[in-house]
Formats: sequence, C-alpha cells, structure tokens
Amino acid sequence: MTAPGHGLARRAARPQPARRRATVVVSGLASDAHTWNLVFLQLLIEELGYHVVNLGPCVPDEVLVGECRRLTPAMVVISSVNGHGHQDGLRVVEKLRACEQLAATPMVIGGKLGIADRGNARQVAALMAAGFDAVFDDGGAGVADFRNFVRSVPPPAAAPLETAEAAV
Ligand code: B12
Repeated sequence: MTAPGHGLARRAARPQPARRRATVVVSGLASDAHTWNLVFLQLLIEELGYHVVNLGPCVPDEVLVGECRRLTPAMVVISSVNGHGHQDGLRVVEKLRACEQLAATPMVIGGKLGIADRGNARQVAALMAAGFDAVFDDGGAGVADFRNFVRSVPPPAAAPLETAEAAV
C-alpha cells in the first residue's frame, strides 16, 4: 500500500510537456526606416509571454503578408514612426485581411501614424474601418492600453513541445 499522496508526488515528478509560446509578428511598414520602436515592442510583447518574430523596418507589403501567412501568428503588431502609418497601414491591412487564414487574426497598428501630435481621429477611424482591431496612436491611446489589449487576446491552443520522454 502506498502512503497517501505518494502517487501524486510521482505524477508531479514526471516531466510535463512544455507549451510552445504563441507567436506575435512585429513589423515596420514599407516606407518606415525607424527601428528602436520595433525593438521596444518586441521586448514589451515578450514580457507579456509571447514569442516574437520581428520583421524589422522597411518591410515590403508582400513580405509582411507572406510571413504572416507562413507563421499564422496569434497577433500582428505594426508600428509607424515616420508619419506614413495612416497610408501604408491602410494599404497593408487590406492585403492581410484578404488572406483567408488571416481574416480573424488580431491586428493592431500604433505609433506616430501621421505628422500631427494630436487630432488623428479621422486616420484612426479609417484604419479601424480598413481592418485593424485596435489603433494606438501616440497622441491618444498609450502603451498601457496596448498592454491591456494584448492581455485581452485569448491565447490560441498551443501545441505541446516534444519532451525527451515522448521522443523515446
Ligand atoms: C532615430 C531617428 C531616426 C533615424 C532612425 C534610425 C533607426 N535605425 O531607427 C533616421 C535618421 C534614419 C530617421 C529618419 C527619418 N526620420 Co526620424 N527620428 C529619429 C528619432 C530621433 C528617434 C526615434 C527613436 O528611435 N525613438 C525611440 C523609440 C523606442 O521610440 P519611438 O520610435 O518614438 O516609438 C515609441 C512610440 O511611437 C510608440 N510606438 C511606436 N510604434 C508603436 C506601435 C504600437 C502598437 C504601440 C502601442 C506603440 C508604438 O512606442 C514607442 C515607445 O514609446 C525621432 C525623434 C525623437 N526624439 O523621438 C525622429 C522622428 C521619429 N523622425 C522623424 C522623421 C520625420 C524622419 C524622416 C522623415 C526625416 C527625413 N526628412 O528624412 C526620416 C524617415 C526615414 C524613413 N524612411 O522612415 C519624425 C517623425 C515625425 C512624425 N511622425 O510626426 C521624428 C519624430 C522627429 C521629429 N520630431 O520630427 N529618424
């Protein structure tokens, strides 16, 4: 007869399959050469528990669409700093949403979307209408709102990683 709890202790000692962290794609837009914004976003999103694929600055639309189709990420986070986000963002989100497997993927854009410090309400509305789920313009919503948005996204069913035990 085993002591109470003994079986439980044995179960706990057995290696559990690790969970793969869901992937978030971070990207700059085709015209935008700024980079530190992307590094900032990558660190922030990693801190929130995701694996980040950072595509870097000046990403052609076709590359962004192709990588998102290949990775089918849990979320796509686009950054604009040079002020062309309201144009580049409109164009690229339509291309992303046209892909069947990305139709329901959470997609956000943020940063300096235009060249005005404030009063980008019209641009924000146009970006939302074009397919973004949220827009975090520097003149309005802040990083705290972005954090809350990321936390509100339900994690996709994560595939268990192979453990040494399972591989034998
Ligand atoms: C460094 C820099 C450059 C470097 C970039 C080098 C590199 N490898 O990154 C160089 C010299 C290449 C450059 C070029 C240009 N730049 Co520049 N640059 C800057 C500078 C000095 C710092 C930017 C930076 O790295 N900040 C640090 C990062 C961490 O912060 P951030 O970029 O501000 O991003 C923050 C927010 O925007 C927000 N954010 C950004 N994206 C997102 C996305 C989401 C989802 C969320 C929630 C938040 C978020 O979070 C970040 C952290 O708070 C700023 C001025 C300044 N002091 O900020 C100008 C600035 C960004 N540049 C500007 C401009 C106009 C240009 C040029 C057009 C200049 C020109 N006429 O050639 C070109 C554009 C080139 C291009 N094709 O994009 C303007 C943009 C104006 C605007 N949008 O209203 C700025 C603000 C200068 C100014 N006051 O006029 N630039």
